[in-house]
Amino acid sequence: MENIQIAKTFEEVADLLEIQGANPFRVRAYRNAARTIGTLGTPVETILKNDGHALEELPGIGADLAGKITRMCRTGELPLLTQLTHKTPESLVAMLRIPGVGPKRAQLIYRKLGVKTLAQLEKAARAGRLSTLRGMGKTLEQTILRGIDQDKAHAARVPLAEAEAYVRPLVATLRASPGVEQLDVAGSFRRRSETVGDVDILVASSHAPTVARTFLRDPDVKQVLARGETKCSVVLRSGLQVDLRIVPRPSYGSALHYFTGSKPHNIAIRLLGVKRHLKINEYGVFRGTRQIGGRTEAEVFEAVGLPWIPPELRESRGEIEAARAGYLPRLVELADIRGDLQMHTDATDGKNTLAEMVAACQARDYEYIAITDHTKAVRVAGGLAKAGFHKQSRAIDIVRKHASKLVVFKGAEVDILDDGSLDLDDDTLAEFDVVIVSIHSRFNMSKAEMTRRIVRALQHPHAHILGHPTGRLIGKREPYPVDMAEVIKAARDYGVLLEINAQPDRLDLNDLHIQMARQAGVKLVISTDAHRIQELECIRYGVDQARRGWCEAKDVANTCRVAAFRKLIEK
Ligand code: DGT
Ligand code: CA
Ligand code: CA
Ligand code: ZN
Repeated sequence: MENIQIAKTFEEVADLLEIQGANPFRVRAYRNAARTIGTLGTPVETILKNDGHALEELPGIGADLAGKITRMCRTGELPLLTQLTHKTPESLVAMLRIPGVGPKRAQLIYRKLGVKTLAQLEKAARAGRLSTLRGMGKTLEQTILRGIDQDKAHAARVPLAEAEAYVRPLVATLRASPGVEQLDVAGSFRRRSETVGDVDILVASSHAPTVARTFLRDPDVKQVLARGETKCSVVLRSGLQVDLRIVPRPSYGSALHYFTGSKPHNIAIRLLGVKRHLKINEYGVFRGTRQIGGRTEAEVFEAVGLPWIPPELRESRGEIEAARAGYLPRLVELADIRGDLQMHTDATDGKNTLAEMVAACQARDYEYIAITDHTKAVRVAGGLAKAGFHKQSRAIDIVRKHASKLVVFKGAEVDILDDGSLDLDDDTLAEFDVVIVSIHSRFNMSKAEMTRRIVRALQHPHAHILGHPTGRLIGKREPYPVDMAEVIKAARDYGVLLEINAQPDRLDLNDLHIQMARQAGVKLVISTDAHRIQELECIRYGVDQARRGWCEAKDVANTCRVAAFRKLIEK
């Protein structure tokens, strides 16, 4: 841990204490300590290595703070900060991000105006109420409003697929530029989180300044937040923040592990190292001062007696225990997928014809697909009734004659009505090969009602797959309230598959629910829900999500050969 990080942590503690109206002497003690550490010429880590007690000699650092610093260097964390963060309303902390609002002002604004959130702060500023407070004027009010606007632009997490599109050109440029020996995108991006806060690029190079210059001069860069020889941070025109780290080749594996995270995973690995008297950080694996590993990521794991763990699992959800016991899952891969079981055509709200969708799936070398247009309840999508599906059925018969190897299932994405019944009569349902049941309306039911509604739909003898089970749209619509444990149980009891919808703004089920389903022995199906041929490509986001949910190929129904898949959905 670097001095600047320790200083920042102490500043944060002081801020939070001050917001809470703590004893001013205590607040000042943390600020002084922050200043001492922040301006120190020698790294604290070095001081600790030489003489543990030397810290206490520094101005403003007593035994208590020295102990806290030692602990921070060991674990990367300060429990006091975590406690304080939990005790303070998140919104008050968020207000501190706004230039012009310090802890004292946040407290004043909170006390006098009852403002607790950024939204309320904005409202108060627009109404001119901030400038009525002691020590605040119109200018400050304007500064705060501008700060809020900027914060909105930066604070939002970006869906993974969007982040991927934003950084693709920059990454391509860097890869091809002189001095770049190795490059990986690390962080939550590499762990394939559904959204990312920022993108972390890691480069191995012995010409760091050259690489940094290329990075900072990229035409996509709008604003430079930090520029150093080995560490830069920028905001792209898209608003996405990108951090770049440049390390020498011998540290690359350690740096890749460190910057891939997650932070709790890193801390757990580092502690395993401590038990073996090893120091593990972003620079390498060290015994004493000698580097004994870290050129590759595998060496980091090896140093603590573990096999390499796939990034998608590194969330500190049991992956280390599983690795130690030899129970790491063999995660499903894109190449395992043999079919796509939800897609729409221009018979409803799709943009391509049946023939075009089929041709595109043939080009992907799938064994089977299902055509699953909407039913009549989804009026905005021009959902089909019985006659519409009969017409489509004849069209599929013709297509089948030409689609030599590809098996085209006749299907539908059938609406689950308010009471849990389905939007087509049983005879029509019986004619389909694949029936997906989904909710597209009345999201505002109580949790109990919604759960009952879905469970009833799953009981239907013709229901094969539950589509996008929680209905969320990432960043736009919360999932409807539903008891997923109950739904998973019903899926198991009635032999229904649960969909992992691969649309980047759905990714529904989420990783935790996937893990729950898998543990309950319920099979999943990864589908694109493509509304145009380009969206067939989204299947890989669904695979990523399945991997984050610890899925092996055997947990995913559409990795089966077509005959086995047919058996699976047979009731
Ligand atoms: P994000 O950007 O919010 O989507 O999530 P991450 O995981 O990409 O987080 P980020 O960008 O802040 O940092 C990248 C990685 O660097 C993180 O996953 C783990 C590592 N890291 C960052 N700060 C710390 C720290 O204080 N301690 C430890 N052990 N690792 C850290
Ligand atoms: Ca990140
Ligand atoms: Ca970052
Ligand atoms: Zn749908």
